[in-house]
Amino acid sequence: MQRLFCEHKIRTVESLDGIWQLTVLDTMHTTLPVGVPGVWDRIPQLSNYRGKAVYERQVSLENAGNYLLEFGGVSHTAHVFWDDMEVGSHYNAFTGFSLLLKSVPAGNHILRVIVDDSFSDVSCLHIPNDYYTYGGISRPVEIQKVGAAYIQHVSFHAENTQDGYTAYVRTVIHAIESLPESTLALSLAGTSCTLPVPALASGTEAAVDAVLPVTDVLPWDIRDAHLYSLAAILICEGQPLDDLIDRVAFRTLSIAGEDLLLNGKKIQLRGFNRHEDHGQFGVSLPVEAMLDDLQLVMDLGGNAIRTCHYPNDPRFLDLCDELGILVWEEHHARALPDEIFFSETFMRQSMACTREMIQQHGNHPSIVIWGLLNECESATPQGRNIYAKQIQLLRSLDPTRPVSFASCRHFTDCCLDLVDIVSFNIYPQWYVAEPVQDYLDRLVAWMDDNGAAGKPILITEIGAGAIAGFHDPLHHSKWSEERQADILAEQLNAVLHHPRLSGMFLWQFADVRVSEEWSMRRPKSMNNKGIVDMYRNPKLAYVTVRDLYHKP
Ligand code: ADA
Repeated sequence: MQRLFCEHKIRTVESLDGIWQLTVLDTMHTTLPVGVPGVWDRIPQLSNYRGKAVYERQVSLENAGNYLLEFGGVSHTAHVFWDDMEVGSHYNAFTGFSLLLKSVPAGNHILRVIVDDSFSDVSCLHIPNDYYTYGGISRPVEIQKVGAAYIQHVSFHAENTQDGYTAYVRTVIHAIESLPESTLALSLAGTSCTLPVPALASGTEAAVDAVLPVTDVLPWDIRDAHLYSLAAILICEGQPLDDLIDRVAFRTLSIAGEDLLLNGKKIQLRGFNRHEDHGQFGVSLPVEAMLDDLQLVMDLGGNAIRTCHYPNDPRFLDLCDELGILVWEEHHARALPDEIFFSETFMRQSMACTREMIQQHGNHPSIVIWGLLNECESATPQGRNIYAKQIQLLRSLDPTRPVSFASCRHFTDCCLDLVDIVSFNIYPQWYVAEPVQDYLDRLVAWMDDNGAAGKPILITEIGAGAIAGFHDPLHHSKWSEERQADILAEQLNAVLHHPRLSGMFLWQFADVRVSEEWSMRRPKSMNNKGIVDMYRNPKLAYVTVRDLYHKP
């Protein structure tokens, strides 16, 4: 399942998850069974393999017709072949893609996906990094039967009115074959309407807009989530032809001067940076393990997650929607070197990621901030030009959510005026030997003089490392669990009580594997700043953070 609820009652959907055959395209050409979704790095012989491999399975179709192949995510490049014909390709592990197969005969077919996780100059988002790029079909796969036309997308946002909300719904219909005039039926939280759909020529699309008054709904709030089903049905010649169901909610996120407000009330973010990584599953966590992570986050008193540094699995976002956990979702970019950041390939690939992220995740109520370009060049006029273009794109795609970026250009950033929320990653007492309070006061004063005045400020990263199991009863040694706990106590006390800050995301929730190229800078080839280890065993700092996050 791509989502945690039923997306179709009319369209038939078959999961293609399970065991596929994997042939590694190295000199050995080994063939092995492999789980989908999953990563090949789980297989002992392939735990360090970077390159290409072919995933293959048979698909048996009872009926002839048009089909959609839905991939939740392939890490990082996919070339998809249906009965030996290439039917599409996609770059970037962290967004899904859909391929249309027209007039497919019934019977047995072969689906092959060439997956490539190598680093090269055609890949600007997946590069050697302070997190690991895994290889494989890492998110679920489905085949869906569609008729002459299908509902490609439904986008939703709601505005607060005197007696409830007004919902704005746009439905995009794609005609595979020519479609006569038809009808779209929408229903949402006890309200419904029907709208005319014009006749469509084959291969064309129509967007149908609806405005629905909604009363009698409860607002979505932190740890108090109320979700509503939004169903769109395409009716042609009196018969339902296709449907798409999403799950939405009603909430207002606004900025009042230096404060962030949710449903009109001031909020403070007490969050965690969480990579999609786990000692057993790599980037491809089963939904149960995602839920386990969120149980820990809630036990810790957290109310927010930053999806550093890429769009997350929609099922994780579904869980955040259900549990009432706020999300800062970020497109895919982390601290890129200038030769990549200023390249046309990067611009094209990162903008494609932004478009896909907003189209695929824009209806999640938990997402309250869009983030981009973590720690890139935001301190020069040339860098500012890139930030300005990317921020403009984000705002044009979604004018309803605030935009921010996490900066590391302390005392030099020249882009703070471009965003709605100013955010900095800081590591006093870890990378910088200065008392946290002093560093914070200096930086906040500088921010206010350089574009942040009158806007909320967030600390998007702050933390310290500890190698799980390394103890120093005297609390002196860096990398000991004791020293990490001490540093986090100083950091959290300073940030949570700073009157100018709207909250923080601790770096980081769990230890993560790093690329081989980073291992000389990272003990155990891990980024060890987690407060739980890669298998979620708590370090000493867990208790420190839990105590401080739970205090009012
Ligand atoms: C940066 C970066 C993170 C991580 C962190 C660290 O701020 O955004 O991805 O690398 O530093 O652990 O040093």
